[in-house]
Amino acid sequence: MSQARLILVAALAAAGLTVAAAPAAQAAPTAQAASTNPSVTPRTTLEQETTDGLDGPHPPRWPEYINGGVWPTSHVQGVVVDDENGFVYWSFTQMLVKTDMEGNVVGTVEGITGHLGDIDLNPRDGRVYGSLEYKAEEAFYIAIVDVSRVDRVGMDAETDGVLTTVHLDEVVEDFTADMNGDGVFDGDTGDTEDHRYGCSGIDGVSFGPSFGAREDSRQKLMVAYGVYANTERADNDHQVVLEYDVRHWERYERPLSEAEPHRSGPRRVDDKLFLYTGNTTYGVQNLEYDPHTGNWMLAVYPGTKAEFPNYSLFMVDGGERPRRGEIVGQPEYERGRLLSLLPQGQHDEGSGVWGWDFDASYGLESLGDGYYYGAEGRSVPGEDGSSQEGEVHLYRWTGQPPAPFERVGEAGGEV
Ligand SMILES: [Ca+2]
Ligand SMILES: [Ca+2]
Ligand SMILES: [Ca+2]
Repeated sequence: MSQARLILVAALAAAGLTVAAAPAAQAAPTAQAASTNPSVTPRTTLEQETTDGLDGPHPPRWPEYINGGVWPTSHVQGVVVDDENGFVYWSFTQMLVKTDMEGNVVGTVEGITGHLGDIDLNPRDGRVYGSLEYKAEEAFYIAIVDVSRVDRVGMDAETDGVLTTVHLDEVVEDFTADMNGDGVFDGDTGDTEDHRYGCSGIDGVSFGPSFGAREDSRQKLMVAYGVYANTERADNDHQVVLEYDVRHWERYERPLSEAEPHRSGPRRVDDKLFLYTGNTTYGVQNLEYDPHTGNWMLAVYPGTKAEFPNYSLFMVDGGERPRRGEIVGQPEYERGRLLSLLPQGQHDEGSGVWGWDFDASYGLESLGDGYYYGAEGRSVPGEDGSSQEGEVHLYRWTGQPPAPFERVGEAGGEV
């Protein structure tokens, strides 16, 4: 029996119907008849039959593939789905793109000369929050886009009033740290001892509960550092995550001005967390809280140090409290709030690091019910130079190493 038919039979059984061992082709009209029969509780979607979201496969209610278009930008950096309103938001480094669930373009916010990275939707205010870097200006922001007002192609990030920014001092402190004490900050290069923890800026962002807090507790904004690849130093083997409560950020929000970067933002972080993974290439590209498993997922470009396994995906158990301990490898003994890797997937004895092989560096979105979008992108040649195409494919949680997801649909060859 096919998996699709198994699910259908299970759903019908839960609705009080029985199905004979008939071919799947005959079962579909039965399901249709059930929804119009007044004696049967109407069911709009099959996944409502199971409430805990964990036992058994649910048929997906998301498209198996969405194309985010081809844009004259750098590659796709992050994707978030507004399930309630049926929109997808795509970060294309210099542009935010809004499409519907079929990939039809609704609008764009353009003209960003910095680096717009990973994005997420704040469930509390319905706006999209993304990391935005101006390394030469030593300015690091969370860009906040009032996406409900993005309704046409070509809106301007500075002048159309849909994008505000909040500056993160903490990132500047670590990015600009003159670690070798020679009085010179070496700037945007990984080939240096400067930058505390190897900080190259910020990229991965996600809303979710504080680490160790209940899943239904207040949603915080987690912001992950970029970390330069450098095999010559030992103080860059952690991922760094900043935690912010954004409930009162209105007071800090300012329009984006690239000519005169503002510094309006919280002076302190609510928490700062360290995760020992080994050095990676530009740190956490995509950070995602996954309510289905309760895990935090950190997608990276793999590291280059031979003493580490250099996995592409790491997970943290969201239910586990951070503990205070040494942030190993620092030039001077330092303690901090440490996260630990979920002990699942693959394990490297030498370094003690756990992780997975799954490339979600361009985008990873947890949809719920154990379904995910993984983003891909590619260069597309054109008359005015190359552009970048972005797309997402639907995946299902398996939890089986080496990759925890399997692709849904014909492209994945399994339905
Ligand atoms: Ca220096
Ligand atoms: Ca994210
Ligand atoms: Ca990125």
